[in-house]
Amino acid sequence: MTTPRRDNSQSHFTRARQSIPGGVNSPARAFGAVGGDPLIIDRGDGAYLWDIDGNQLVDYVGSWGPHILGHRHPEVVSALETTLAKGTSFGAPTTLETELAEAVIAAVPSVEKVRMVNSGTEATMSAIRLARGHTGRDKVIKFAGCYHGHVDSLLVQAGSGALTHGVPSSPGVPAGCAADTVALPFNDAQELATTLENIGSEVACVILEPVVGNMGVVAPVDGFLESCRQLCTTHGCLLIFDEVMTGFRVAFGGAQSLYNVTPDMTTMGKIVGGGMPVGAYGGSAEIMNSISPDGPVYQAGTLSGNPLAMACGLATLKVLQDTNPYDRLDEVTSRLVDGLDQAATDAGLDHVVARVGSMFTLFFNSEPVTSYDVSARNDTERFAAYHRGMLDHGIYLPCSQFEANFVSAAHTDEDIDATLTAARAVLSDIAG
Ligand code: KE4
Repeated sequence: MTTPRRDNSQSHFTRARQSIPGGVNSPARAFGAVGGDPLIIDRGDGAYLWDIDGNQLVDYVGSWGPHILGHRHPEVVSALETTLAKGTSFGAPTTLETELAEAVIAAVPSVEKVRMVNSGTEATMSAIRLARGHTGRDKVIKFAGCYHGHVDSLLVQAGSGALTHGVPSSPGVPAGCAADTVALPFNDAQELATTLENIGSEVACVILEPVVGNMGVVAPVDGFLESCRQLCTTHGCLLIFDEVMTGFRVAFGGAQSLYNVTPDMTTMGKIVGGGMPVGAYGGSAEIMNSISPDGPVYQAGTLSGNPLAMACGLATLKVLQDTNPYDRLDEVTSRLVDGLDQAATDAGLDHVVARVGSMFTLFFNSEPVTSYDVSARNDTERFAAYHRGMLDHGIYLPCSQFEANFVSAAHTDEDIDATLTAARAVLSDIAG
């Protein structure tokens, strides 16, 4: 297999490094964990990306989740063009933000009111501030390996890029800030129960990814989400589902609808913006009315709810509702994951696969990944070889073992076949 031409990407990345830290605007895109340089992408369409050397790639990153419809869905592009003709942002209320809020509320029954922000990080940061302000308590419980954006108080044993680049608890977060954050093992309801027995009266909220994407995909074990719900109710702390990744991904109503567990607050991002910068946090009117200007808890944002981003999110949710791609996404992703599992087995490689809906991970690990401690034992060198090999075959995977892969409604059966053909060759090759 010859390595595709990447001269333009490499020379541009050298240039980027002169002006942007690490040459990237997010460390998750850095190829440090897999070797080589990130490809510089020229354009995307449907299930495909093209880099600036003209290489076409089957895309399983989808901008880290937003592109469940694939790139440049015609109805999304049309909504953007129509809205752009009237301007981009006014810093004043528009009808589009009300329409997107109403669409979110209709899709997520636990949400009676929702505030738009500009990223998932802003959503989780605002949600824990609201939980603290609403309860009058300071402590936050999170789970090791979950990633909720780069919020100071949540960059404690965090997943995603923090785990990939080996700094799960970042310098720069004051000890005083992290002191109010308790990180527990994911999927361990007993540990949560014991902790809440001891400090429950000080805990404002428990925040988790109901299906973790940021350790690689880790599903909740039976009863774990229900236990989180019950324990939060017992101890008077708010249960926050961080559905930035799972929202509109694993089901139109998110993981809370899939597992039938109702959080007190939900944070969203990615798909809710359809590829434009949008985050959102919502919950009962009683909780959300504590947010300024109705309540005392302050949160604001210049571009929050801007019409261009709202139009993109609204069009995305409308297409999802009209086309309901979830059954096909389930089938296609299941076929892909089963094929990857078989290919890794045939190659004699220690591995496990994990899938929830159209998000999945092929772990190079000898045991099912149920928590951070297990995920930390992934064979990241073997993953790096797999990533490089798949890239040489034109398959674009997340550049970390601690991430989720995403299938979109635009992926065809032929794309899945091509991916499995590549995987069989690459996995056989790295097995040596
Ligand atoms: P953003 O601030 O990156 O929009 O969202 C933060 C966030 C919050 N919650 C969850 C569950 C998330 O997955 C994320 C962001 N996800 C990562 C990828 N795993 C974004 C990629 C990146 O950091 O560049």
